[in-house]
Amino acid sequence: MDDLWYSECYTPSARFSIKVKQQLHFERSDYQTIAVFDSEDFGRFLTIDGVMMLTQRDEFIYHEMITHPAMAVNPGIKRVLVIGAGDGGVVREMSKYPHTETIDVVEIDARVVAVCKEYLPQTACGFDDPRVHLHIQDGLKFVRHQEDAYDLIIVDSTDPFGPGEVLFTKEFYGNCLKALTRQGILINQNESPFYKDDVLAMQSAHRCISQVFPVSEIYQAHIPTYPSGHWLFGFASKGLHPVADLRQDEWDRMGISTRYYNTDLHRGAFCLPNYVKELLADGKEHPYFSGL
Ligand code: AG3
Repeated sequence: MDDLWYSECYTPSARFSIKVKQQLHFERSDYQTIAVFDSEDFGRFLTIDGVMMLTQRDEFIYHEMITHPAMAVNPGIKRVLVIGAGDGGVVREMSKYPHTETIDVVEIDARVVAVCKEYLPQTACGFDDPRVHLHIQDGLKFVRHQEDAYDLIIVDSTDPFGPGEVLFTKEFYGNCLKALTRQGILINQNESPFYKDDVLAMQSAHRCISQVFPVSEIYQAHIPTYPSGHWLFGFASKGLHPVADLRQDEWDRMGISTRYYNTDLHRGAFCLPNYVKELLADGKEHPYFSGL
């Protein structure tokens, strides 16, 4: 036990490791393996199929950035659908808004919710909010039956392997478009622009969403425990633009407390590095992959 390390392999020759103080949980659910560890620098962390989902230390960055930008563009959002996110992090951020009426969470694996409630209570605390309705169901199937029903859909998926793969398809995004109201916004976790597999996932998600939604933009955040630390999110809508339509003063006046997000950072987050713009524009290969 003295020298136990958790590692996520980013490529066959690059990986990220955290020294484990203690393994708190491990199980094979009907869908995937779920594990929780404790560590010195990152506190407790959750992995699914060996892939890092969240750490106590930096999950606030991911959950704030997947939630608040849409709320600052349309503070009038009332009906919200969250897909994935069985850990409760998005729900916790969402329930900071007093005017939100319904938060439907669709998670395929009930065990993720149970494990997070037990071992990650700071993240899973939002499930007690009476506006939150948890549906243990396949996200793709759930959204197929919705029409003009939500002002905001947040797709907090895993990487596009395993049960989360369908959440990266054009069919799914098309159903999201139909499920959204006229002012509706779709936010998705859009992978990372650095390591090869993530780049391919990032390009394909953005391409599919752009083919379905009239407005489709990408924004970024720094999340230390995800591959390369450089993470992207998608903002898509039927018309609202993430920067031109930002209601900065209105959001600031709401007094929502955040540790990462603010409305100045909001504008900056949509300014992307040139190499990322190129990867998104034409699906061009990163020069890194063709031998530097
Ligand atoms: N959503 C998973 C983001 C993808 C992480 N990928 C990786 N480590 N390779 C996390 C769920 C948090 N609510």
